[in-house]
Amino acid sequence: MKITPFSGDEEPLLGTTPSQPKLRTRPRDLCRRSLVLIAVLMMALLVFSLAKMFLSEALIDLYGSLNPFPAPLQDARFRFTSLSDHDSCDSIPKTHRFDCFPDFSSGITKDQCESRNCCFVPVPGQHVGIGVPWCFFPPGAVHYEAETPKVGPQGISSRLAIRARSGFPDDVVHPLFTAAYENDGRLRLRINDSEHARFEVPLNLPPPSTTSPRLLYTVELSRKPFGFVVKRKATGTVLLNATVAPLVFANQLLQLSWEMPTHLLYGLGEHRAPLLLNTTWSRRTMWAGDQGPKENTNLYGSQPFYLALEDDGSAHGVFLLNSNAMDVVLQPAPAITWRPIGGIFDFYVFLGPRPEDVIQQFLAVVGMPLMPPYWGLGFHLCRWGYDSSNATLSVIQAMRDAQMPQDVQWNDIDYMHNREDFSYNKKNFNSLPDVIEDLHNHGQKYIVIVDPAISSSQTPGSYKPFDEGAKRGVFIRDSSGNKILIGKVWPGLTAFPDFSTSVAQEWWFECLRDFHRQVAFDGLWIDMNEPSNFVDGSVNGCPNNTLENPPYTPAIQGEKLNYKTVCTSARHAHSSHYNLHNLYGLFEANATYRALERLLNKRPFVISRSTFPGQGRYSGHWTGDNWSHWWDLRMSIPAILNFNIFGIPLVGADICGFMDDTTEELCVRWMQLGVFYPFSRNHNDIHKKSQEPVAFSTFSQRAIRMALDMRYILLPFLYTLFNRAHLQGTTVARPLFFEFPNDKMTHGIDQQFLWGSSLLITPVLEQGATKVTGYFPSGTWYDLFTGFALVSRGENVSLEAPLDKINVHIRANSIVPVQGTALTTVAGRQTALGIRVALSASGMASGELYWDDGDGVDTQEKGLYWMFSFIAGQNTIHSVIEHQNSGIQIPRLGFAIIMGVEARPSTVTLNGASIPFSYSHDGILMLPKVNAPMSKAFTIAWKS
Ligand code: MIG
Repeated sequence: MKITPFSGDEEPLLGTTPSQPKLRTRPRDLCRRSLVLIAVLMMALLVFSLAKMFLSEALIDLYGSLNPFPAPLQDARFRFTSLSDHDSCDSIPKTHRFDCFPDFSSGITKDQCESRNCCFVPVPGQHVGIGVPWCFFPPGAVHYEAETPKVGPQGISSRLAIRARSGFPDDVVHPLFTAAYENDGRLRLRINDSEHARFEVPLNLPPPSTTSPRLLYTVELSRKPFGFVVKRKATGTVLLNATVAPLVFANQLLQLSWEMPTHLLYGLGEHRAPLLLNTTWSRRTMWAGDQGPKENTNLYGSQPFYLALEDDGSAHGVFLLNSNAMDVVLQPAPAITWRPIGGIFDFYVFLGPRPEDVIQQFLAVVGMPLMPPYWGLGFHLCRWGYDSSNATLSVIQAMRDAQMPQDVQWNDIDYMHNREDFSYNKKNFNSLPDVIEDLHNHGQKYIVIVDPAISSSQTPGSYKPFDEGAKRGVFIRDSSGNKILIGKVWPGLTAFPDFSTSVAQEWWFECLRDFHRQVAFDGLWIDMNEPSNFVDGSVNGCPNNTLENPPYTPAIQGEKLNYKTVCTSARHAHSSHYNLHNLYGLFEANATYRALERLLNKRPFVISRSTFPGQGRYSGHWTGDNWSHWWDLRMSIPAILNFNIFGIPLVGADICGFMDDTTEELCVRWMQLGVFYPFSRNHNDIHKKSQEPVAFSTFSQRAIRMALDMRYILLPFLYTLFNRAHLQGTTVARPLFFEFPNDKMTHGIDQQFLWGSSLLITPVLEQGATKVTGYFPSGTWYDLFTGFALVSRGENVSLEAPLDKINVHIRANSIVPVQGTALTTVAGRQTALGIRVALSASGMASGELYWDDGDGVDTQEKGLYWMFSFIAGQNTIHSVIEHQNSGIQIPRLGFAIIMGVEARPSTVTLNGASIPFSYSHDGILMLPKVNAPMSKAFTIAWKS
């Protein structure tokens, strides 16, 4: 079996070829260092011999920190014991048993287990597959030994030599381990093959910056057995103890386990689960699949990244840069096992220490999220089953008539002619161009769905996308490389573009350009890009080879890699589908984003179903085919928070649910939550009951309109949060523990969430409820509707939540920029700006506003924007113009609402001149007539 490495000869896929960490040590340095090293080592040796009197024969050499007492040595579990010593097998606590026979789903025998020199201890009643393994590594098992460690200021490297076979075919004989100190907060740990090229993820990665002496971490190497330990320097906390089980590095099975300092783990997607992961034997399988969100299975995307919260509230993160199928197992040690079936181990460790720092460090590697166009933050309406352009128009019209805010109308595959991409049905959708023109005349936008699979069975000469694609060789080929692989999707027989080449990207651009001449879409919805296939593999099945049937198949839906997708031995330009499958959505999003930017010369808006780290640069994501059920409403929150953790903040679930009929109450509650999804779209399955805002009673419509108004009022704030995300890689929708890592109560909260650091959303998630209990971290929180202050000492609070109310609170100390209500963002952007100021107990607050033309390309990068800070303190609020561009129009400041003002002022002034105000004894100061140009710094002051 050969895994073709990415050659790097083609046009860079997502930038340039992967950077390899180079560990350069200047010779002089080396000389001096080795002297010091020898001295220290001799001392260490002395201490070691002493230590050996107490400990058994573990032999762990230390490099990097040269700490003679690494954690592993102090722990009796790591004593070397011989295999025949069964007590030693029994002595390993169940929590610390690491699976030596993952390739056996059932019926493992003692003989089989011992053929791998592993401990066989059955656990009766134990569910097979996930749980305490029956066959696990004995203490001190040696698979690899670090042969030739080299230590330098930029890291550690060592060739490893195999000492025992893993039991899997084709063990790598001489792996190469490197720990590269890329910068203070970023460590890269790689285990590659030193002798043969292996597949590596073709992502454009940043080079290491020059190392500084302020590294937040230390790395220690254990030579025999090979392993390593990463610690946080400031606290000594062991973040990764990878000496707990031997490395397995066979061609199609890599396994590495490490112990972690905490059960507080987040991330590892795409999965449906509570935000806080379960470390009591749970498994996360990563393999992009067309699978609506449900528990305990792989879903549409692959996100091998976790964030962990340590005891003292510090956070760190780990990203495994590997696109192969994998299982990730969590067990109560707590420990993690990574088990990809190809590629290499290429881990990035991010040291935080704040949760937000971890995300920023992660996104500095994989890429910062895109800046969405302003209209993309408006409300989107969609369904499968608008079966004509007239039906589409009538819902747009009904929304307008009902004064319901809506920025974007979508069409699903209904609009296509025979479900073929780049075509539209000239019968039912004959008036589509007019409908789009009408939308544009109303300041609204239009988005269509495009599937990757291209109809391959049209009469030659009659369907250009396929003819041209075939001519230019853009389609995935079968394993022989001779024929285009044919599968079946909506239009019937289809070919699948390989979006990774520049030729295919150009072809995709031309298809979209030609189509845009007929259907003037403003953004694109890329569905089915796992890629999904209605037949397994291809219409001709798949060959029987090790890429289709590897020695170990992760626990994927359908139990085989080619289930509902293309054959894994099919060929892309750069490698096999086996290696590239999980990148399909990323490549398509990249091609689509670039095509849109070229075509429209505007900021692209793309929403993708399949994702991989780095996707945030090119697209947002929706969470796929959920159900119109209360459970799905609830579980949408951890999903949205997870994608913010993964660097794809532009994310939403189908509001009111996709499958099944919604109910009026559920849909009202879902709209109330959904207006706080960063990407807010109501979408419905074909043949299901209508669920547009206008489909319900007057009462419900009023409640929905109030929710939508709230979103539109808050858009300047949301836009500013996206700007921060784009610049620095911060989250938009944010878990509470990100802001309050030391408040244990927040660690598991996923029924509430924040926008940035300032807005707390507490939705109703239960049928029939008219109250909702939310947790309020210590401090003051102001009701966004009433301005009333809620002072919490860190407690659960029961809030009134009648059907027409969603509870949203502004955190004291923040200033939130807002605008007026409007039916579209085009209209909304013309209304006066306002600020909502939430004073702290000491009368302070701050906030910011980012403003540009709303859809220009790279406005931030080109300086075509305004940036303001707002600062409140000592009865004044003033603006600071951080960046200006007088070419960019910006509305005036029209009003301010200040909460937490202790006494009625006698006068309020704007830049020294009195202005009207009203004050209520709840501490709310309203300034309805401010009228100040934003282009001049302003000061608002009040005197009692
Ligand atoms: O096989 O285009 O997740 O949102 O409505 C189903 C029809 C294909 C799946 C998407 C869903 C969309 C549907 N699509």
